[in-house]
Amino acid sequence: MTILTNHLPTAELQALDAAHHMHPFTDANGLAAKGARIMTRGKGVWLTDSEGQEVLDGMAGLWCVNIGYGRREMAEVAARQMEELSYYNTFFQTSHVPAIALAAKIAELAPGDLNHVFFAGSGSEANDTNLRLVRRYWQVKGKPWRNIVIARWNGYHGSTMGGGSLGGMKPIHAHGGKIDGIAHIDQPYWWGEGGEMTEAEFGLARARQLEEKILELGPDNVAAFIGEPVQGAGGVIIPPETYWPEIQRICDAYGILLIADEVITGFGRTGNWFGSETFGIRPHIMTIAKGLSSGYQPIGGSIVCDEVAATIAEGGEFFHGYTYSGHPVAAAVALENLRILQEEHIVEHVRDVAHPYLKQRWDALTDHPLVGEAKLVGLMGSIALTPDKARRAKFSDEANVGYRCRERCFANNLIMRAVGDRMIIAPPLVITPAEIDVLIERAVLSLDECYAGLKADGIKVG
Ligand code: PXG
Repeated sequence: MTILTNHLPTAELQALDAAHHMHPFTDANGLAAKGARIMTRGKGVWLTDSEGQEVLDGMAGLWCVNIGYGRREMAEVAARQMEELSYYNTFFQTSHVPAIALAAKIAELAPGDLNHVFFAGSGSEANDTNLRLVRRYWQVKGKPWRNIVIARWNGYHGSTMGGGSLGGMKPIHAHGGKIDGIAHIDQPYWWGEGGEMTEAEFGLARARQLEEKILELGPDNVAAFIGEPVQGAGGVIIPPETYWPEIQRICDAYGILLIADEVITGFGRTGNWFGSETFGIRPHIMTIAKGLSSGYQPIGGSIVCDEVAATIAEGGEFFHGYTYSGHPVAAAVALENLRILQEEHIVEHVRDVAHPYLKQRWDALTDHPLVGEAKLVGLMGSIALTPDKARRAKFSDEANVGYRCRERCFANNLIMRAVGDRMIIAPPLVITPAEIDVLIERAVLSLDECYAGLKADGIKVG
């Protein structure tokens, strides 16, 4: 049996990593010069690295480990499923119990008439599915020209050609291009872009860009709008309250399909099962991944409403699918994850315990001289670092303040990410108040050290 526990000194592992392993979204030479931090174990909200340091994972891996690390039941279910039926496909008029049971369970949990699931291996794949689904939908409806999808700048929908093109991240478009038929509107980021408007005014103004874009493109050419209920990778941008109701009104008025990308916001992250419930969105399609299996197995999918599923069915064969669509081991593990979320009342824990406690401690971070605003929905939060709170000013790019703060967090054994000058967290949903205290204590220490470092380098703050 191959046993992959740590058996080499960290430096040797780092050298092998640099020699053979190409990392996602990484400057390879920069990483090779300093060496990757190597994680060896996980339990609950805690990671252990190859030097034996205990790290509080404030990001739940990559926003995915909702039930926390190291649950034995998950391993047992995977092992049992591998012995029973390690793989079979769902392509040619066959099915299997894990895919059937998981699809039925997701249909039960999802709101409204979102009753049908098309499985994928990841969030990116699921969004590629969505692009093809909505275009196919309008073909079957006899309007094949209705094929443009509208998305947002600084949205994130994955890194495949479809996902990367739907996303509004220009550095991604710059590496490999962007496919045709996708248009972008501005994001509802009040702190950074709201100018003199109130949050409510700004939310409406940004939503109305959707209507302007639809009119510019011609309403009969637009297939769908896609958005994350809360932008995650873009910096935990929680939209003003006025935003989603207006987006919903516009989609309804022009008969445009609405896709809620719930890859991060799904499965309890916002204090409800889905972010769409938190924000009152009624999507035709939801993208899911990450928290669906808490990252124990790679699996994603599209939850599709009755009318869209019926239309796709009417069109006969839909030429689309992945070898691993509904993979039995991944599906069995996801089902066990949903059982744990439900039976252990983890969504309720977020809503009634962890969010209220973290909210009070998170909001208090605005007392720190570096912190302009603190935002939190469920267990998804961000703070804006600023040299001048009253003006909502930005640091210069050279100050590299987000990176500096992140480095301090990393050194203090807290995983908190930086997106530009916003620091973000999304801890496992099982985090306890005592662990929240540790998170805040390490965050404050890191902010203090970052502040001292900026002053020492003569960068003006406050
Ligand atoms: N949609 C959303 C909203 C996501 O957050 C994807 C789709 C793509 O999922 P896959 O499983 O293909 O990665 C994501 C993924 C970051 C970061 O830096 C965020 C994601 C992935 C990697 C890094 O915050 N989100």
